[in-house]
Amino acid sequence: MRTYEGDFDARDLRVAVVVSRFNETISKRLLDGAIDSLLRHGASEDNLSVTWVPGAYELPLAADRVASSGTVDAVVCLGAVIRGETAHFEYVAGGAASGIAEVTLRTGVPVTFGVLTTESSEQAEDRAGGKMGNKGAEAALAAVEMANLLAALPKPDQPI
Ligand code: INI
Repeated sequence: MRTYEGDFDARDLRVAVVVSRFNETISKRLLDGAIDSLLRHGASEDNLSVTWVPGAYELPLAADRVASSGTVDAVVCLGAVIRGETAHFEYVAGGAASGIAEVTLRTGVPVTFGVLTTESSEQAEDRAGGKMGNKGAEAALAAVEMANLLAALPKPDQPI
């Protein structure tokens, strides 16, 4: 039996972070967590990029452009959608989630979901470097693991 796993070695990986400016204080903390985590796992600053978009709803389009460029091994999407602040929470959060899922499946590039969807600002702060950790760092590590997993898996014409 073979087992396939990706490790967390980010050396030589090219990772693009796409981050939403809405709720910028939170997004910035997610971004800091993601970059810190990538650097700690060996990524080189030269192989990282950061792309800002207005809101979480715009993440999929920018992620699609970056993932389709053929120049990155993984994309990390970051943002915060807070229910208390919007009557269209479901549309924004759902659009971001389904759009990102579409991009990753269509391009075959790992695009991870570091978008907080919370009831309150306090819950978002807890998850952006507070008592619940930093979901930006987690999304960055998931991107590294998936990029390395895809590299380890047999190519489409080879047996698993
Ligand atoms: N975008 C967010 O990223 N988070 C939110 O909480 C939010 N709220 O509250 O509305 C939000 N709205 C903007 C949206 O993402 C788009 O930028 C906008 O609708 C323009 O397409």
